[in-house]
Amino acid sequence: MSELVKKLEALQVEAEAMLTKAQSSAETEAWFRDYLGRKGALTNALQGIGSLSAEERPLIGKVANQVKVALTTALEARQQEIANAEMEAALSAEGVDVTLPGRPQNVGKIHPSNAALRQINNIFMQMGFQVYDAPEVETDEYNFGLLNMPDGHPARDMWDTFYTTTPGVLLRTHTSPGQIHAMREYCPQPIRVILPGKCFRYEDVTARSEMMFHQVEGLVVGKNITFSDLKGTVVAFANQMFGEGRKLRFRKSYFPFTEPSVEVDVDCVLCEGKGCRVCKYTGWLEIMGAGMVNPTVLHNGGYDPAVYSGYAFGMGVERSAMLKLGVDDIRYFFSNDIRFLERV
Ligand code: FA5
Repeated sequence: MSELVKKLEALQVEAEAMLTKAQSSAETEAWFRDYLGRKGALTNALQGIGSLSAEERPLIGKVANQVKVALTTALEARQQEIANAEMEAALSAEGVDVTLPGRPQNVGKIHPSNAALRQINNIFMQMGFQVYDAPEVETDEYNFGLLNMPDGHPARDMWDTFYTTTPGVLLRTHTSPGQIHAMREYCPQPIRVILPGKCFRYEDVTARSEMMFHQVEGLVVGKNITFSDLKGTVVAFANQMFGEGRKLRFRKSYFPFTEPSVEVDVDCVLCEGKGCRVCKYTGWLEIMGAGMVNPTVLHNGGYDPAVYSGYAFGMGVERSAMLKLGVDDIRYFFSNDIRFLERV
């Protein structure tokens, strides 16, 4: 009897020692098979129990049961330790490192055309101009006729036009028809407005020309308005827009709706006036057409040209933005290339 008890006690000591060596769930399962399983060491140790006497058997059975309970308790404790350690390891391997820098989010920004448009608007608003909104879809009459270009007038060819399928309706080629809308609304009051918006031309798209672009028109009508007022306003604008000291050039030109007419150039900021493909190797970039409002147009707007005079200008927004940003191809503005839109 005492021999079997000793065997069981030795088995318990050995099993407990082996259990401390188990480092994983798989190893504790193997340990269970070795000691407590159906073919394990405890079952083996009890094989001779049948040959014991009826008094001895319950005593051995009791000891065997104590060993089994002690080993099962030890196994559960070890399994819990291992599960905790495995959980710790998994957490520290997969855990979130809150000190890592976050992934940058792409933030939207104002389109360079709109940014330039807003800047131009702000400069003129500071000078006391109001913003006047005019339609992008126009009639032939407003786009040409009332601007002193009746049917068949050769100057209509200056603007290649998108006509709609409705006779007499077109996409405006410039913001100038807005002059007539403003004059007819405000007459006989004095006017000082800018008219920003989209224009459309059936043109070859090149580094300098798009078929859709923005213009800002300016119109001032009142008594004793002179060309000096126009010039002073344009110079004040250019100083704010392009920086003090940029060279400006007023070139005589022709528009049917202004007389006299000029085109205004700024020295090319890209090549410092040396000549490049953007300035067509002239060293100058044209930013606007301008002039004194033609008496016929004043009359069409409702103003008596014997009493009132006025000046008008129309500038290209993208052309101005190109100058400011050093962009050498207008096509970038509307090609939706995110690299360009992020950079400017
Ligand atoms: C006109 O459109 C006249 N309505 C301007 C005007 C207004 C003159 C009032 C007198 C009084 P022009 O076609 O030159 O003019 O265009 C004016 C400006 O728009 C140009 O100086 C240029 O900066 C810009 N522009 C013209 N065509 C394009 C184009 N295809 N792509 C981008 N910008 C253009």
